[in-house]
Amino acid sequence: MSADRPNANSGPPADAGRGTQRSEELFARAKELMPGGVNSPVRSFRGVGGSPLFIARGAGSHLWDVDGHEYIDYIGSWGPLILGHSHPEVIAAIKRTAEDGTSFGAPSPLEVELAELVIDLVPGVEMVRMVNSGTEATMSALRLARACTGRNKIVKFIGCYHGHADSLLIKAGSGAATLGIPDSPGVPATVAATTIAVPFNDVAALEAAFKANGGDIAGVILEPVVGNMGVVPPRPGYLEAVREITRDYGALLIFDEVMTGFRVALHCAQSLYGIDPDLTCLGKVIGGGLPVGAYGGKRKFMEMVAPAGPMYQAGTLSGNPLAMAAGLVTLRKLKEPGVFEGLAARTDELVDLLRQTLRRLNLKYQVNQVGAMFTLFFTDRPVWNWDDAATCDAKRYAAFFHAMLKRGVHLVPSQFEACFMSAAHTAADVEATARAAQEALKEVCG
Ligand code: HOZ
Repeated sequence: MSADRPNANSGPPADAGRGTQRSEELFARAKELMPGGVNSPVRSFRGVGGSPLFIARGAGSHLWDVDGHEYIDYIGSWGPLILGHSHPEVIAAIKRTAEDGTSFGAPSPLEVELAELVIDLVPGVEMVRMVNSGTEATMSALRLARACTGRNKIVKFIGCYHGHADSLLIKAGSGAATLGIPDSPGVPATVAATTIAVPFNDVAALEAAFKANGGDIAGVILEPVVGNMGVVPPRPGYLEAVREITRDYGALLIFDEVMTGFRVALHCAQSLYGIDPDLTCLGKVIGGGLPVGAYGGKRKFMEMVAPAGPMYQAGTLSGNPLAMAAGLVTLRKLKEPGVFEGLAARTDELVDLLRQTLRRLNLKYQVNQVGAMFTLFFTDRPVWNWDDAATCDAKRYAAFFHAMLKRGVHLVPSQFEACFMSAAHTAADVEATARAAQEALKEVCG
């Protein structure tokens, strides 16, 4: 990890000069009650310093903190809120569904409807199993790959993050990279030994891993567009090569589309790049803001999952009607003509404005974008993998983050995460964000 990191919670106040007293009081209480004061590490602001904002409410593209400040939001609950905060139709569906009960522990009709819609929208998915988080989805997909092949080893990519299952907390991105703990203590050495980590966008490295371990590799898991070291697209031809190598060696190709699903394209990254994975992991958008995940793929593999087959996986709240209802409305809305295109076009507009500003200020920083996700990397080097991302000046990103917050723009509190656009963002939001970015960049790079 060579990235230059700010000290934990030692930076400027989250909202310098605007008063964040209530957030700070809540954080002080929370730190006594929860590890680091949070329920998920990146939101603690350790990646940028200062004290995190506590959020009171969100509507459309905007958020309000408990001290009453308003922000244009580019986190969107880390991806699920593709229609924006408290979308009226999503909220109405949740309320309507809750009137009839929140969970039955028995099959209910909305599960069938969401499964049909997911299968219709995702080319590689012929059967699907709903779970409760992206972590559950990737963890179960690995088990399935092992069950289908009778092999133990898994290949993942350095800086990719697939949730916090033991096999996948190896050279991980996202919060693990942000905090400088890509290989977590607590992962048994015997489990870690079954994971092979290679650089993303490097065909030769993957070939070498297969030459050395081919007969033992059950599957390769990757984010087809990485979001968890910031946004990193695949090089042209890279995903095709990964598909060919996995096929040649009889290993399953697992696309982790928890972040990219319904976000880089309506039919997910696999449609954008024309790749047919064996298994796909989903989450975030398919729950419309409620906890959900899913894994699916070719029927011949999915029929291994219990009770159709012997690979066991279960969940008390899996397929619960509230999450199904929120997901259904979200996906149906995204399918309406123009909705996805509008969202992608608005992201293009913002990214164009950011690039123009960088040129005007003679800054060589990189903006990577695919569909409705983007990252401004504070490095002169094009970012194609973790080694490139690690050259970022994370201290300067932290200063930029706070300068944006001060101007009412809520970006991701880490250089190694993606920003998310929603269909609720307006032209005025984009203009205000671009204006704020110009001022903030002048302030921190001047
Ligand atoms: N792991 C998420 C980012 N890739 C962050 C989740 C959260 O803090 O809510």
